[in-house]
Amino acid sequence: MTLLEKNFVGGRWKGGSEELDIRNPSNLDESAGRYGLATVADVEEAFAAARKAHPAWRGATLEQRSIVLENIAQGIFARKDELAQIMSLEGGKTIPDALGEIVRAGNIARFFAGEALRMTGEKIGSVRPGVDVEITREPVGVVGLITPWNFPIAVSLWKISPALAFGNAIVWKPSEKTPGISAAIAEIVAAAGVPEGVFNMVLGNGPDIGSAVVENADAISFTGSAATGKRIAVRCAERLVRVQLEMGGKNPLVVLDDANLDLAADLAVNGAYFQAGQRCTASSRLIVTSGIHDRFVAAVAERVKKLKIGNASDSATQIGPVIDESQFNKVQSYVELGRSEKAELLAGGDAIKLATRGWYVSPVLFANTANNLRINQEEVFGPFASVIRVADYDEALAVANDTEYGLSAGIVTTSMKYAKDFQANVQAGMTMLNLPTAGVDYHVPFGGRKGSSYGPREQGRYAVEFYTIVKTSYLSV
Ligand code: UN1
Repeated sequence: MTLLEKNFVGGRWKGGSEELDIRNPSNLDESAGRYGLATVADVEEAFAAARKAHPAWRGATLEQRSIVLENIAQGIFARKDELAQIMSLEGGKTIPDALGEIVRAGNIARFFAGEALRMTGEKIGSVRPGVDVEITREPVGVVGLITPWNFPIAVSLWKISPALAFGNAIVWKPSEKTPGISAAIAEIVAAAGVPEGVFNMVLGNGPDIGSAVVENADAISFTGSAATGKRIAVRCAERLVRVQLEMGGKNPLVVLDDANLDLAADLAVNGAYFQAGQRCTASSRLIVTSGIHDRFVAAVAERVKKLKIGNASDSATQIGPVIDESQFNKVQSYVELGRSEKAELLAGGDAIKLATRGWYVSPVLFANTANNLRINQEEVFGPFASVIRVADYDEALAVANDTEYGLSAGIVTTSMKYAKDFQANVQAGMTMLNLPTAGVDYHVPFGGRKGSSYGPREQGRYAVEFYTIVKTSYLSV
């Protein structure tokens, strides 16, 4: 089997029509593999195989499904060092970041091994004599999963695991930017005892392969850009199939005068720049009250200048490259935009020359920005943050909410009064008190509000809502 034959359709590895040449973003002179892209015919074959295989998987015992999930978890843990190398090579993640994500993915599969056994229903009395009512959950059918390159194993597993645990068949389209880790995940799932045809993986771009998945699935779970998500939602509405979307963020980190300064600066740097800012939960708007503003800006700027940007495989590196040329250009264009919007550039923005040619960006910090600037309203998805000065907590909350997004929102304060008020009134799916906006637990719901998310929550016990459909049965006994 060559790398070109890395689509997994109906239990077989298949090649593709077109070849994809992946470059190492830390060293563009090094190849990260050549992969064959699936065709629309492959996607159709995958759906046919999934439909054929689904009845048996739907009828599998809870224990069979639980064991498969446990095997997937163990398969991930057993290959973690090799998987980290792949993710670093093709995605530019540092090895510690990759390992953290891999262990998280294994833990997600392990969590759903338990959830498979805990499937419940309800038995309720009827309003009619002699009648019983039972409410049960059934798998949705063949689900289409579309996942991004920035968390190529964690986000994939948080869709694949509940889909399998609750008895669905899968056609999965990972990002074509991270084919190596996706193929490795497919190998692990295939070896875990999933019957042939239940799990399929097709590599390809959004317009052709993603669209073919959207056209054929009984439900779509998508993580990616807001623009693509909206198009998918419209098409799913036309087809009357359920849809779950996780999209962008423009996440606020509010820093109040009473905050611990070192903690606030550390959280800002972690949230804005780690993983080169390529997280939908990244803190991109640092909203700071005036009493601490100048000290905070100085502390963040000092830390930013010390960040070690470098080759993702180098153990000293804190921030690796962004993944490819389009992300690199996007960050540069927002630096230009910030300058033209008269924001004050305190750090970063230049391309960095290192020993190897790569998509290295020095972390960007803008200050003296107004919230209505485009740099504060549009998601950059790179190592990029701006500081917005506010008078007091009330203004901070208003600014935090003045965005079309609503994924994660953080506050740094020692005041219980403000912490509680923020938790209650910030318009976000996740709130963080004295913690980074990014980096979440694996056993609780993940998701946002407004333009960030649409449909039922992912992860934790709540994942059952999307991956099962309710049946109400009346029985006259
Ligand atoms: C995290 O912050 O731990 O694409 C996870 C993303 C999110 C995952 C974030 N779906 O960045």
